[in-house]
Amino acid sequence: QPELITFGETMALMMPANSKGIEYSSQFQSLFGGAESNVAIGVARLGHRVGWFSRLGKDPFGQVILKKLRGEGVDVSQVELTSEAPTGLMLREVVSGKTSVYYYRKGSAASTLKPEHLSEEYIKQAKFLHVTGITPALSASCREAAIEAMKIARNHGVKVCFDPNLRLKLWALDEAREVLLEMAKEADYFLPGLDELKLLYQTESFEEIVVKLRELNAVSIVKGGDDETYVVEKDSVQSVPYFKVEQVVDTIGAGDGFCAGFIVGLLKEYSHVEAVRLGNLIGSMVVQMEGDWEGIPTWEQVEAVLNNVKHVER
Ligand code: KDG
Repeated sequence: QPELITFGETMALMMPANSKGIEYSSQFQSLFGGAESNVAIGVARLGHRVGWFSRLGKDPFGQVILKKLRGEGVDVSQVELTSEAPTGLMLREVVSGKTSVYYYRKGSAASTLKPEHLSEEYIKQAKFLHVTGITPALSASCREAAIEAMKIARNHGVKVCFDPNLRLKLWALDEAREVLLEMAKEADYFLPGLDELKLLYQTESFEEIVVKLRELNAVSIVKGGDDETYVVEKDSVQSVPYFKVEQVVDTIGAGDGFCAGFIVGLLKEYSHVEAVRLGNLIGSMVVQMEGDWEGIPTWEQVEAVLNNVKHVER
């Protein structure tokens, strides 16, 4: 039975196979990604039981996503394959160091998720539920489902982690602000990025942001500081430094890797600061590999890094 349950849209991901942009590339690598399934893969690799659910198209992309997640050890027993709508798709390119994402996901299978698809029995047995702000941006029924899932979790004492994952390509800031700040009130752990908070609270001032965060019930973990992650609680702000990275290859997925590490820290009953340290470590490993989740280490690899074990080449 999963310790963490999460849900949301996972899409096929096409990236140029070389450093050319999408327009000039004739070869693409076929990957997949989705904020919540990235977290699920992370938690599974780090040795904990996790379930992810969604609706996927009954098509080759849907089949691949399902098989790969199952292969990573994620419980996919609640996933529904439907022939009503296709699996979503995204394209991503990095041109002159600038990343751009193009979505082909309107009307996708995942966007048809609705509250009736949720299983209270399934959610209530977990210790944590992880929700992101991408889901409410997908459709009205997804928004209802996200809010309902949080309600089920709260009713059963399942702790809720909420990452706002603001995606301005999916909805307007004003609408996003209203929904995301409302959802943040229902969270036990709020996991925003500093840039997102500046947009959500309409201020550049860190002090003002801290005042706002303290109005929530949640412990807030603020990612994306210059060199550190912040833990904001009612009576303290602590900062936890990043790990040094030799070469940044692809920053997308770093926040999800962070969330996976942080949640595993909570499952291991670490202090908030220790859990954030683990999150920072996982995030620093994700950015060193192409793709959303490929760079997430196993628990054994984490221990090797922490204990400074040298790599034996042959
Ligand atoms: O955090 C990475 C995600 O942004 C990526 O996997 C795609 O889920 C995604 C989205 O909706 O942007």
